[in-house]
Amino acid sequence: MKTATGIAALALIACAASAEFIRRSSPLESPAAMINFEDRTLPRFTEITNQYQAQGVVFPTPVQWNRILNDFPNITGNRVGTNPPFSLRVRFTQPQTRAAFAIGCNSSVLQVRAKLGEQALETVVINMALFDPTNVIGFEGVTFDEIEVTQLSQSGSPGMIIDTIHFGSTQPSCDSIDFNGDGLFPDNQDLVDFLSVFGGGACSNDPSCGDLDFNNDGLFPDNEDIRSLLRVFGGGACT
Ligand SMILES: [Ca+2]
Ligand SMILES: [Ca+2]
Ligand SMILES: [Ca+2]
Ligand SMILES: [Ca+2]
Repeated sequence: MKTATGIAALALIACAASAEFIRRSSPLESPAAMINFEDRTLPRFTEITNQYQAQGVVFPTPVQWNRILNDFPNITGNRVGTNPPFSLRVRFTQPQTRAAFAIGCNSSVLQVRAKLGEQALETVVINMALFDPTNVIGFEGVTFDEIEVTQLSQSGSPGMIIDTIHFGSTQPSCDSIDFNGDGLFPDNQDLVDFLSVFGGGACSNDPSCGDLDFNNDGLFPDNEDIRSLLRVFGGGACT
């Protein structure tokens, strides 16, 4: 009875995990990949679609290569932009749980979306000022394959530029949420089994069950592994 109540509470916590909008003044710590467009020199306004596919990013709506004298916060040297259309889409070739980029525009109202397979998972509407220092925007804690920014309104010339696209993490990744290795997931039985083994008990599908170091940081038994498991179970990020 005690266990059942505990699991119900944990399942509620797991379901509460949700996408988090990122807005900050500097790039994310320890990204696995970074595109700053300094690896090549192209004529101004060259259309960019899949030239960065090998690095993990494509632009389903073409953007234009640019280099302007003005540097914005987190936007230096080469960058890409749109003018028009007023929608800018950064598509990742692999689903991500963490990605951001720097954006520059005249004072605008921007709609920012995390999407997966063309479906919007999360939508926020923000104000962005010219030379706004908090211009690094993105999402984490949800699995998505595109960030789409739409300029809903602006003062002055329309258009947006972006630079410093960064995503992923060099931090260790988590184990499968199919902890008991029975092929079923997400499944509350995996939580039951994990907590059982964590408490020194048995696992329902031994010897196919996983290890207690769920977040693979080398520490176990550790409450942080339970928190990571619940986050990932709820669709969130490993760390
Ligand atoms: Ca750059
Ligand atoms: Ca399972
Ligand atoms: Ca492990
Ligand atoms: Ca651990």
